[in-house]
Amino acid sequence: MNRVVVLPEHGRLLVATDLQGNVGDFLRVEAVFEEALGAPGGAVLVVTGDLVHGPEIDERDWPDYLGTFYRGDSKEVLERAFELQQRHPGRVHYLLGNHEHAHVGGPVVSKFFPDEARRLEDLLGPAETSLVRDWISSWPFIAVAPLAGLCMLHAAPHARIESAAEVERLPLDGFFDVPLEEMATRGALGALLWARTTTTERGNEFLRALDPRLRVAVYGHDVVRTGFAIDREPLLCVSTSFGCFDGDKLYLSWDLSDRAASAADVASRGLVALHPTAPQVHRDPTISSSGVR
Ligand SMILES: [Mn+2]
Repeated sequence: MNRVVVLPEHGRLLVATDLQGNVGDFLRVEAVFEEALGAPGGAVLVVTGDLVHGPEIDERDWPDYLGTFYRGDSKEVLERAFELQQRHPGRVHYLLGNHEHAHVGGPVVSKFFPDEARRLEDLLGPAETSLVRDWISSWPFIAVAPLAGLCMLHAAPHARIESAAEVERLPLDGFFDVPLEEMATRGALGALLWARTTTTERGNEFLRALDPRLRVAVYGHDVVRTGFAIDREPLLCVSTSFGCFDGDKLYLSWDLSDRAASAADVASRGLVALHPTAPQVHRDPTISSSGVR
């Protein structure tokens, strides 16, 4: 088992967050990644979890807070994600999110259905469910690029850990009856998958425990309608898809040999619009002209 993936020191790093069953946005991430593979040094893709569990709501009932309309199809996203990883061995990393965890030992999540994992497993059927559970069980929790100073994970870096070796030993199960509001404070895995923010001190302690060269934590889990948020250093929360309007969706594109100075540095030089021609609704236009390409 490899719960902490160490990324290469050259090439292009692409990071996308919470897709939540959005096939169109997954295809866009896939296209960006496959184009970047042709660049010198190639490319690696990190998706920081929550690929699955999206809304299945009619367009006429679609609420504004969910951003641009889409029909959640987690089965198709999972199948395409699996195929993409098969096509590019060692270059595509899906990190565990709290929504994937619900299939392999995590607490029940109920965003659009009372039991999201059961809904998806009903659609998958027993044979594919078994394959999907085995696959998801092997997903890493964290990806690090020590030379670049970047650490990717699903949620804010709030977990108290001593080392990467400790992360390797964290069990997936034992959470079934834990109330969701307690997950972020119930041990390291709960924090890794559920924390919405943390302090500068605790974030830096987390990064240092993994590798003293790490400077910035890149994660999703929360919806940021403007595409990204820096609560404080070293935290960079990015929204690539879920809950956003198309023109506000962002992903990270970073040269793995380029050392990041801070979360603000990564935001200003590394964030890219997922749909460059779509109109911005919430994103600050002053940021788009200076930083976001
Ligand atoms: Mn999440």
